[in-house]
Amino acid sequence: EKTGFIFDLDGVIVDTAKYHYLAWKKLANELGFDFTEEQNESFKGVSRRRCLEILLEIGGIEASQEQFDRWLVEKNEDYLAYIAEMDESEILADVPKVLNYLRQLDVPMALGSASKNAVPILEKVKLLPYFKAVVDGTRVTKAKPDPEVFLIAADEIGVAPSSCVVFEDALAGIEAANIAGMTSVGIGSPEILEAADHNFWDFTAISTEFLDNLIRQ
Ligand code: B16
Ligand code: MG
Repeated sequence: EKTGFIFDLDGVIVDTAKYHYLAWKKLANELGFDFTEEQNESFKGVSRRRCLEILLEIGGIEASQEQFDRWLVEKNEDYLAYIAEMDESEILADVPKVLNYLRQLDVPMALGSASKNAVPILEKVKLLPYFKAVVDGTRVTKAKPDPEVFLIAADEIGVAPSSCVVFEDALAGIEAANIAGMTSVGIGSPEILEAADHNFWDFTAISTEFLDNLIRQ
């Protein structure tokens, strides 16, 4: 059985979390309260709608449906202004090395992200051609930890879930991979990602031997 690799986007391939943070912070400040980087941790891997719900809970603000939707648009416009300036320099360390290694071995790769902006971001950093399938927030109905996003990705690259490896920086994403019966690799703090089958601080710590072992399994 051949192995497939599925990558989360934000926090795994690029550090767009900092732009999400700036856009949410601006909205919070406009609404009269602060939003810390620590609070932003709980926004990772979470849908835009759910993030706004949490933000308004933090600020103790009630909104009409109309207001809510307007703030969603405003936050995304601010976020897109940051994305417009992105280039290859924002790809996280050693990600191209790993992608090139897997591509040269003809290993199918997919993106599995909660973001509705995944395709423009991949185009900006010129990584879109590496992925045989892109499953993003425009295509899923159930958010991580529901395994839907990764199961669709596995199906589209033609690999059985049990033969897929998922790279994730959010606990909800690790849980989704585990529920899907995939091998989960946490990228980031081992404390946050303790449910992962393997854990690395970043891709610089991932060796080709480690990848070879995953492929052989
Ligand atoms: P958008 P991932 C997630 O991306 C982010 O981690 C999360 O903070 C964000 O709210 C979500 O995408 C939705 O993003 O507003 O661009 O649709 O980590 O699943 O790649
Ligand atoms: Mg992520």
